[in-house]
Amino acid sequence: MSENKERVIITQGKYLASAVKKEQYPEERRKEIVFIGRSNVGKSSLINSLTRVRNLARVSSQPGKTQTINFYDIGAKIEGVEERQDFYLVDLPGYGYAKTGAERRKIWSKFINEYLLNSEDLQFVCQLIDVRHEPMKSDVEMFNWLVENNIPVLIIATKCDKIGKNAVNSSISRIKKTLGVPELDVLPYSSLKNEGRAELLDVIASCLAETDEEE
Ligand SMILES: Nc1nc2c(ncn2[C@@H]2O[C@H](COP(=O)(O)OP(=O)(O)OP(=O)(O)O)[C@@H](O)[C@H]2O)c(=O)[nH]1
Ligand SMILES: [Mg+2]
Repeated sequence: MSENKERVIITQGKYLASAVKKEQYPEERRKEIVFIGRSNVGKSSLINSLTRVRNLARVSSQPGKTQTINFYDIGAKIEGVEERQDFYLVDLPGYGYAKTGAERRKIWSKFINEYLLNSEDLQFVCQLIDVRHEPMKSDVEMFNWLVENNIPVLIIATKCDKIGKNAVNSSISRIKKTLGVPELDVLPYSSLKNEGRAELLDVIASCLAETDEEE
């Protein structure tokens, strides 16, 4: 697509830390952009596609691959901005994976909730939904939870290379309807083809360019 029109160049992408509690979060504070979604929806693949660093985040065809909060240290050069912008991409374990077991799921949701509710540097959450499936109960619950807690959320429809353009469009309408927000922006993405990459980088660039008004 419009690869050469990208306003953002990722200059660095490296794994920084894994955490299951506060003490393990990175010390240095930076803006954070978080990826959340059901197991196997393509969170880790999207991080690799976005940064163009192969195998930065571990991908697996088996659901339940990512089991900790993983912080990736990202540097970006934004068109028209002198200084390099440093920020974190944050990969979360997937929700809604039955085989994980109720006990483990409880522990996960506890440390994920703790992170999401207390991170002062969190900019927005990308919630990923597989374009081929109607949002499931756990997707709707997660979306509502984020909204109720005033966490900005961008819905991304993943694996768009797996179905045709028309099917993608009707699926996106269905996602909006099921989530109950007709005017919602849903970004179609394919990590395989890097489609949606330029658009997501633009959203990230705008958010990095914003100065911290409260400070
Ligand atoms: N065709 C296609 N396959 C994809 C895409 N994104 C991810 N996949 C595949 O989907 C599977 C799961 O991808 P992951 O990125 O590991 O998913 P995840 O959401 O991180 O999964 P957990 O860590 O288990 O929560 C892998 O087999 C990927 O190759 C995509 O855009 N297109
Ligand atoms: Mg993963």
